[in-house]
Amino acid sequence: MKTFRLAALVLISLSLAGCSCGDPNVGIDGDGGSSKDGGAGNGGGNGAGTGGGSATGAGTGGSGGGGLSAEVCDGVDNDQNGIIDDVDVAGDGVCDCLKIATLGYAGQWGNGSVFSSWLNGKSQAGVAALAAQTLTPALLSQYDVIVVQDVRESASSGVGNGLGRAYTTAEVDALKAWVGSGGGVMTLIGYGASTEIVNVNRLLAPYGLQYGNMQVLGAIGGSTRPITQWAPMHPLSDSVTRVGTDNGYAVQGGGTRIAWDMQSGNVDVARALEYQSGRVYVWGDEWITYDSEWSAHTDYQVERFWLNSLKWLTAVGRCQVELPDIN
Ligand SMILES: [Ca+2]
Ligand SMILES: [Ca+2]
Ligand SMILES: [Ca+2]
Repeated sequence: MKTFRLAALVLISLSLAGCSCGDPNVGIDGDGGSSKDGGAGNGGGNGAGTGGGSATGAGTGGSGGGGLSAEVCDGVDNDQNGIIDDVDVAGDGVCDCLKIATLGYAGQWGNGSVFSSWLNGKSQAGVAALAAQTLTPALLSQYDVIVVQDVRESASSGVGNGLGRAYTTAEVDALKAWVGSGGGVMTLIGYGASTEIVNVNRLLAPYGLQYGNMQVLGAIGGSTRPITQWAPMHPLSDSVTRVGTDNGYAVQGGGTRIAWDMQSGNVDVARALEYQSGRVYVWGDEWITYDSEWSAHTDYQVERFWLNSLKWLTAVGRCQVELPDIN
């Protein structure tokens, strides 16, 4: 009876604190979870509880079976903090469970690529290079975030050529359905002649976004053009005051203007919008992918730019981790 009272008191204080996340070490005599918190089903315990679920927690007998288990990449909110798969063991700001893919091919105007160098090792799955693969619901469903690189319609596919074909209506629709159900897509541009905008604009059309066909945002004095105008109070521009561009294309259409350039007219460099449960981020250049922009410009916040972008593109309630305190 006394034990029961104590357990009840603990339960009451937990609910008074308004928090179901709790301390993983707080065991409540292995009650196996109540019907209220039983969703994640991590309680083994003595099996007396009404909670259930998949019992992934490997109960430790009667002691502490009602505790929470550590978060792992399994599509379940193991630690019951309200976020599914929020794992970042190294604290690098990229969710370890995040599944990222790129479409098309990397650029050839600068050295290195954010996707093969900086992102390497920051998540368990790494980055899948889908290149010119046909976009289908089954393929897209494997990923959380997709970044569109050089996908220009051309005679053959590969670096410097692009996709080698036009995206079909079925592919555009597949991407649209994937975004609608929580996917995050980011597009880049500036890999070649202005005809490169045609194919990526096919992908962007469902969201009312597009690239203009005049090349803008060129380098200044042999160095990338610093983009210094950023939307205030937006997660994508948080702690970012300057990154560079070199020969990109203006971003046109709806959503929120995230970055723009006033040095040669008024050109939108980035726009972003939410589409159903998903998100779309359109950036007017590709130089933010080259290693040179990280090493040669201490005045740029390229890493922060990418951390913000990946986090914002990741669905709400999934894989959301704290960003490290960097600039
Ligand atoms: Ca969690
Ligand atoms: Ca999990
Ligand atoms: Ca990480």
